[in-house]
Amino acid sequence: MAGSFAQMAHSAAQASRGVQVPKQVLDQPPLPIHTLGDPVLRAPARRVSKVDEAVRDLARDMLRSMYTAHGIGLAAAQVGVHKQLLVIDLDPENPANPPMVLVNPEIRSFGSSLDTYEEGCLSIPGVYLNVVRPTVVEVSYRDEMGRPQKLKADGLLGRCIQHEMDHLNGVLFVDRVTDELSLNEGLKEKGFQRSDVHSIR
Ligand code: GNR
Ligand code: NI
Repeated sequence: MAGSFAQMAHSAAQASRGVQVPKQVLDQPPLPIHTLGDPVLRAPARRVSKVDEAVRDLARDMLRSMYTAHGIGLAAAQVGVHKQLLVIDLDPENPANPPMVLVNPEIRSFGSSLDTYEEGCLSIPGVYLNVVRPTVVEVSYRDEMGRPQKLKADGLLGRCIQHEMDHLNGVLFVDRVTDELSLNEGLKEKGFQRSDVHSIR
């Protein structure tokens, strides 16, 4: 049996709104964020086969959790969901600027120049360390409505996209840190184990 007109009108209205949540800090994140040492952060994410209302619901809860934790990005793995889904908002104080939702993102190319930038991660709270990455990336993905998109990103957006894409592969920024001394000190200060870092350099 097909859905009633009221049901269809309801889902059409929801779909056309995409993923919109108030940019506010809640008492608790709707989805708890896993931290370094938790094996869920190391599992690879699977492709999303269909961008439907369930995916948008998850993206909404990820955004609420991200705003509550004062982050500018969040990957599904951080809330224990192994899907290729990430949300980004570089402007969380500005309600007029909508957040980005990236489904099945793929990096198409890296620029040749490198930058050093001090990164942090909601899954390694309080630890901020320099990471070297390409300045520019070209990425293709589906948006929250399943529409194919392409984007060339530099600056903080390029940085954030690369950091989030690492999460989809079970990689954390501390795995990329080259300054051993700062790494050991930073982790120790916040009570994290050096053995939970899987250095890739
Ligand atoms: O909130 C975040 N800030 C940040 C700063 C520099 C580089 C990357 C980031 S992403 C991080 C949120 C997070 O952990 N996303 O996975
Ligand atoms: Ni992170």
